[in-house]
Amino acid sequence: MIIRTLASSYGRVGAQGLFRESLLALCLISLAACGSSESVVPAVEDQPTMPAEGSNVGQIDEPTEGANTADSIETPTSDITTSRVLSPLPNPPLTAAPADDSEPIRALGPLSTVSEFFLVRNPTRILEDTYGTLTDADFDAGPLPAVISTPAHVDPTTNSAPYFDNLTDVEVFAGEELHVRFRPLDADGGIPGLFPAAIPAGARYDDNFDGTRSLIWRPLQPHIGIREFTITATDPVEPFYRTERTIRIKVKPPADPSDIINLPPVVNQIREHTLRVNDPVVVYIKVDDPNGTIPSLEILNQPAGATLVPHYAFPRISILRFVPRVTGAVSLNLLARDADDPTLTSSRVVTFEVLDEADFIRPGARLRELAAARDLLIGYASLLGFYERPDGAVYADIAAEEFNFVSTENSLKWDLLNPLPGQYQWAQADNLVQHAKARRQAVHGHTLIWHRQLPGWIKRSAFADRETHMREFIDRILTRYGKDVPVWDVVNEALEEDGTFRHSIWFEAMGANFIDTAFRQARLSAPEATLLYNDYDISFAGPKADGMVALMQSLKDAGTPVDGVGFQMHLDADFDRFAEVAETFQQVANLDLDIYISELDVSIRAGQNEAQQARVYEQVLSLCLNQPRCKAYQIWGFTDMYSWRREYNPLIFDRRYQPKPAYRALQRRLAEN
Ligand code: 9MR
Repeated sequence: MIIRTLASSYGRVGAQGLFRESLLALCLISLAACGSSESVVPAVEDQPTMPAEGSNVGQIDEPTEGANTADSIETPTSDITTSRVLSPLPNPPLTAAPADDSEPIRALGPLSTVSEFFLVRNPTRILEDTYGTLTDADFDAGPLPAVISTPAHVDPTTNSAPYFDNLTDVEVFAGEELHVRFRPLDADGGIPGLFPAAIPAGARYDDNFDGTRSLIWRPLQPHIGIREFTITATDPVEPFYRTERTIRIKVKPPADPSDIINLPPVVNQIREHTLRVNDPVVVYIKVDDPNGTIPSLEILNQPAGATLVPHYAFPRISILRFVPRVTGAVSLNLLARDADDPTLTSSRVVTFEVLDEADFIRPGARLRELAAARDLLIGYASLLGFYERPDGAVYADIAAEEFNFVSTENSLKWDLLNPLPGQYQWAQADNLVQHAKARRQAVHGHTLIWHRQLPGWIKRSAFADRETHMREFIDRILTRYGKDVPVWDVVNEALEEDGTFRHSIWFEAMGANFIDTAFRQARLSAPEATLLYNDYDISFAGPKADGMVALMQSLKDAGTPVDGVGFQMHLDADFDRFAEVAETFQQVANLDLDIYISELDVSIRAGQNEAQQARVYEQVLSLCLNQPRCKAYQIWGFTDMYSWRREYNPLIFDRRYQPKPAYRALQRRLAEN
C-alpha cells in the first residue's frame, strides 16, 4: 500500500503481482507447541564496554547465506489462528507511556558534523538498571547450589555428575590479587572439562596442567561490590552432562586506599579516517583509568581554530571539532594525565587522511537517479550517530547523493530506544529521520520485534505480560514515527535455519501467534505503512526458504496484514545460487507479497576478489529488476569503513569512500534496459 505514496516522491510503482492460488503446502502446525544503564551510544571508538560499530564484538556472526545446503525439512510447528481481532491496549498501560522527560532537546555547541537540520540529543538523566545488583545479604546467605544438566540419554544412577572440590564464595580487598583454584572431580573417575561463563576484564584464567584451573584477578576501586563468577564442569564421558557452579566474589575497600596500586590512564583507540577538506570534523575522545578516576585530556597539537568541549553526559569524553583547510595527513597527539598522580600519563597518536573535494567525485550518474527512473528504491543502512564521527560530513553527503532509501540499522532497536520501562531515548532515531527528510530519502524502519538487542527488563518479563509489552512497544514507536517512516520490518528472524520457529522470548510466551499479533498491532498503529517480515538465509532453496514461504502462506490465510518479505542477503563473493533466488522471489510474489532486498552485502573471503563481489551485486540487482514485485534494493551500509563485516570489505565503497567495481557494476546495470 505504501508504494503508491512512495512512488510519487521516491520510487517504484508496483506492477500488480501475478497472484495465483498458492499451490504450496500450508504449514501444518499444532497449537500445543505454541506455546545497561547508559545506553546512549556516543560515537567513541573501541570502548571496551560497547561493541564498536561494524565489529562483530558481542554478536553472533550469522551463517553466511548460501552456505547451508542441508536438506532436512521441517516446517513451522505452531499454528497461526485465523481472523483474530486484537483487544484494546490496557488503560492504564502496563508500562508508562513515553513522557516529556524522555523528549530530546536541542543539541547546542560544536558537537557534530550536521548542518542541514537541528540536531537533538537525549536529555541528561541517569538510567540505572538495578536488577541483579547483589547485596551483603545475598553474600551472607551462602553459596548458590550447583545446577546439573542431565541429557535424556544419561542415567545419573550409573554415571554420576561432575562436581567441584571445595568451592566457596570469596572476599578480597580492592588492590589485592585474588587466586581461586577450580578443581572438578568425578566419582566415576576421569578428569572433567571446565569452562567459565565470563572472565572479569583484566583477569587471567590459567590452566594449571593438573586438571585444575585458576582465576587470578586484581580487582581495583571500580570493582568494589559483589559479583558472580560462573564455571561449568563437563563429564569426562558425556560432554553435555554438566555441573554449573556460581561463586560470589566480594571486593571490599581496603582500610588504607593508598595501598591500591595506581595504574596509568589510557586514551581509547581511534581508527584512521579519511576526511574531505573543508568539512567539519568531530572527534569524540574517551579517556579512562583502571582505578576509576577521571583522567584529564591534553591535545598537544590542537589544530588551528579547533574547539574542545566536554561531552554533556559522559565525563570521560571530550569532543574536538575542527575544519581541515589543506589536504594531506593530520596527526593528533593525545595525552591522558592521571587524576591522582599528574606524572602518570599515557599518549596516543591519531591519524587522519584529508583528501581534496575532487577526490570524492564519481563519474557517471548517481545510483538514486538511475533507480528513480526505474521506480526502484535503492537504499543503505545508516550508521548509528554518523554525525558524531570524524568523517560524518562526507558520509552523509555520499549517502544522500547515492540513495533514496535508508534503513535505520541500529537506531530503532529496542535496547537503545527503551532501555527501562517508561524510559525512552529518541534522539538518534529523531536525527536520522530529520536527516532523511532533509535529503529526500524514504526511511525503512528496522526492526520492531526481534529476539536480539532487547533490554534486560523485557527478557526478564513474565510470559503473561509479553504480548502487552510487545503491542505497547509497537504502538509507541509507530505513533511517533509511523507518518515519517513508510516501511517497517515488523518481525525479524522468527525462523531457524531448518525452517522451524525460533524459540525466542516471543515464541516461548505466545507461540507462533506473536507474528500475527505484531502485524495486526502495526497495522492498527500505522495504517498506511508497508509491513514486512524480514529474515536471512531465505532467498535460496532449502528448509528455511520453505519455512518462510509456508509461514507467509499461513499469515495470508489468517488474514494477517503482511505486505511483503525483506530478504537480508548477507552473501559471499562466490555466491551463485541466483536461479534459486529468482524462484523464491516468484513464490513470494505469487502470494501477492512485495519483495524488499533489505540488508545486502557481499563479503570477500579468502581467495575471493572485488570482481566476483561486483558480479554478485549486479546479479542480485538483475533479479530485482526482473521481478515486478521487487520494490527495493538495499545495501547493509555503503562504505567498508562501517560494516558489521568490516574485515571482509563487503560494501560498494572502500574505506576511503572510493567507489569499488561493485559500484560501477550497479551504475551500469541500472542504466541498461
Ligand atoms: O549491523 C548491525 C550491527 O551493527 C549490530 O551490532 C548487530 C547487532 O545484533 O546488528 C546488525 O544488524 C543485523 C540486523 O539488525 C538484523 N539482520 C542481521 C544484521 C547483521 O547482524
